[in-house]
Parts: sequence; structure tokens; C-alpha cells
Amino acid sequence: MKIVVIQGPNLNMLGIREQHIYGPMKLEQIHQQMKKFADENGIDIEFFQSNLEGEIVDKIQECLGDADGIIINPAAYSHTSIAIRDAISAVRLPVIEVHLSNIHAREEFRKHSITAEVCASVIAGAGPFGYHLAMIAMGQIFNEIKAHKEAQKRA
Ligand code: CA2
Repeated sequence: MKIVVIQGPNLNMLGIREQHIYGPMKLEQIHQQMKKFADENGIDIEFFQSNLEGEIVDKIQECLGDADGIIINPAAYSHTSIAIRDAISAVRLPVIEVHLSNIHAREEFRKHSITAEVCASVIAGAGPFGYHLAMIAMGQIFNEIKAHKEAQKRA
């Protein structure tokens, strides 16, 4: 099983600025921890970060036929990007949206995510551990898909 992790704009700045909101961990450290968990659980994992909306759309499209699930933090694009939302809908893969901060406890404009509406699950406010939770949730989704396919074969 393969998971692609997509990180949106400015997340490459983690651990460098705004530590009071997003904590001290750098993006590479978060990815190292995710890789360790993926290796321990036999999951193939790929990481991608971009500050550009179109590149994120391209990456989501590339997941079709290449990945079994996507973990995405669209960052500020969560609140604005119909293009990313449409790409998530189009690939028809399980997609889990992660936010480091609790977007519901922040400014009004962050409280609504238009991309979350087309995701299987949303995790917000757990800091970097949210990505770990997303991997556990994705494993559960994979198990459910497998069980469903096996039941269909038996029917
Ligand atoms: O809480 C999250 O994970 C967010 O997706 C982070 C985005 C923000 O626009 C969303 O509303 C919530 C911002 C990511 C930018 O992170 C920075 C890190 C360090 C310095 C500057 C920005």
C-alpha cells in the first residue's frame, strides 16, 4: 500500500517561523517520523511539498494509479482552492486532511475548509501528531476497502 503526503504553501517554513502557532518541528522531522512508522508497518510513503496551487493539483492527479491514499495539508489553500478540491474529488482515492492547528479556534476565515468537505477524514489541532493519526486512520480505511473487496468477491 502506498500513501502520498502532500504539504501545501509555507509548510516548508515549519520550525523556522511562527513556532508559537505551529510548534518547533521542521517539516523534514515530521516526515522522518512518518517514514519510520510507514517502514514499521509495511507502507510505502512519498512526500511532496509545494507553494504552488497548480503543482499540488498535478501531484493529486499523479496519485491516480500510483497511490492508494493521500494525506494532505493544503494549508491556506484549504480555505480558497476550488481547483484542489476538484482534484481531490476527481481522483476518488481516500484522502485525509490534516491541520497542525485547530482551525476552528482561529480567525473566521480559517474555520471553513472547502477541501475538507471532499475528504474521507479531517484531523485538526493535534500538531505534528495529527499526521501520525492520519496514517493510523488510513490503515483502517485500507483494511475496510480490502474487506469490502473480499466480500464482493465472495458474493
Ligand atoms: O494548521 C494548519 O496546518 C494550517 O493548514 C497551516 C496553514 C494555515 O494557512 C491554515 O489555515 C492552517 C499555514 C501554514 C504555514 O505555516 C507556516 C509555518 C511557519 C511560518 C509561516 C507559516
